Amino acid sequence: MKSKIALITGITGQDGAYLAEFLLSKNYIVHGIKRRSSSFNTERIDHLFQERSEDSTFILHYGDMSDGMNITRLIRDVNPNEIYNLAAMSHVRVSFDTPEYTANIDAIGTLRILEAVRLLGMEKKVKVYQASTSELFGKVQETPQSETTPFYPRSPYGVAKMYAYWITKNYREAYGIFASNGILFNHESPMRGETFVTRKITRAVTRISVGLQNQLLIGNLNAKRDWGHAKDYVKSMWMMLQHDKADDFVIASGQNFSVRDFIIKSFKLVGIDVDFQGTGINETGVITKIKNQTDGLKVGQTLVKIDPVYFRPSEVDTLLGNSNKARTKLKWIPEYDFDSLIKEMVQSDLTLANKEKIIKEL
Ligand code: NAP
Ligand code: F7E
Repeated sequence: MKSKIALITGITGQDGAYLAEFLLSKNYIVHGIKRRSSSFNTERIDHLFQERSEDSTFILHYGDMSDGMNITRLIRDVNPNEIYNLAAMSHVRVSFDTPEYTANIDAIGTLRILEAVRLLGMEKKVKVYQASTSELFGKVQETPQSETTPFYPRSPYGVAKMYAYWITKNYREAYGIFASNGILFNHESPMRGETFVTRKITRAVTRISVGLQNQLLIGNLNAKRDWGHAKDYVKSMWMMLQHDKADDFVIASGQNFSVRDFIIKSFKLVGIDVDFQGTGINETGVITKIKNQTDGLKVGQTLVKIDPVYFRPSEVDTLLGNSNKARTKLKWIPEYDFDSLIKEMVQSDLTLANKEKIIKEL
């Protein structure tokens, strides 16, 4: 059987890497768009490139979501069956610093893809997945959030993604393009970017446990998120494009936890019990018990402090998803839960921390 061809924007990101691996395992020919960078930005996919470059099933192209001609030419040349639009300025806090850029890439970038499909006359040939987000729900209007919950974005990122969501739906209705929105709640992994809160925590906790770092400086401890594993979530993207009709689906674990919970659980996994004391910006995380005595750590020591620099001008306080539609119609079932997600992230970062320590001591 002839292999299907997929084109992934954002191939160098967390989801791009997991999705590429998943589609290659399904015998797709995978083309990815990466942007030029002054240093290497392909760390997450280098292993795929090494394994697959000889049989030409994994091919990378230079491109940028701000460049409509480049996007149009690539879609024409690659002639994909499926496009996964994962490229984005994806950091909510940073979107307050770069709102215009965020709108250009996350909102208009999505339009560039859909317009290219239309202008090339590929409306009936190609299916499009749009990486929509639980950030659309922002200041939540009901709990849990489902496909019918009204949107109330709280950041330039959320607002840009709201345009992308609607333009995807509009091109579906206006031109009959098979274009689906995956409204994905937070999903993490050992490949998560290091400035997102989960990875920031697992890196800090593991580095503290081996004596490479003294403290974790953190923002809003009360924020609650519905966290899942990226590996489970990229599978749902593919399932959406195999469904009999284009539609919008919420993907979530159905459980939420606070940033504080995430920190306590992560420290526990390296044998350190941490308790939170005080309130507001004076709240601190203090050691109450240590399983295996680690160099330099002692009961009563402060390991976590608040730094208001990480607060956002407007915050999304709590998110909790209802993914019943995807579970029923797509038969999507996640394999990871909150505990197994954190365990995998902590184990992976502990390995990295130990390597870092050995190099430092050489
Ligand atoms: P990520 O790790 O930040 O990856 C983003 C990708 O977009 C990277 O490959 C990045 O390239 C690329 N990119 C950024 N600006 C670009 C531009 N101007 N032109 C071309 N490529 C550009 O994000 P992720 O966590 O994998 O998320 C994937 C998508 O899902 C994003 O659209 C995100 O907004 C959305 N989403 C994520 C979550 C989540 O919890 N992870 C939840 C819902 C939705 P570089 O590697 O060069 O930076
Ligand atoms: O923050 C709080 C922060 O940056 C989560 C993106 O993938 O998921 C992600 O967006 C929460 C927020 O993710 C720190 O204020 C506290 O309430 O890990 P995050 P996010 O903003 O939820 C959605 C679904 C996306 O679509 C996005 O692309 O944690 N928080 N202290 C902190 N956050 C960060 N980053 N750093 C802190 O020190």
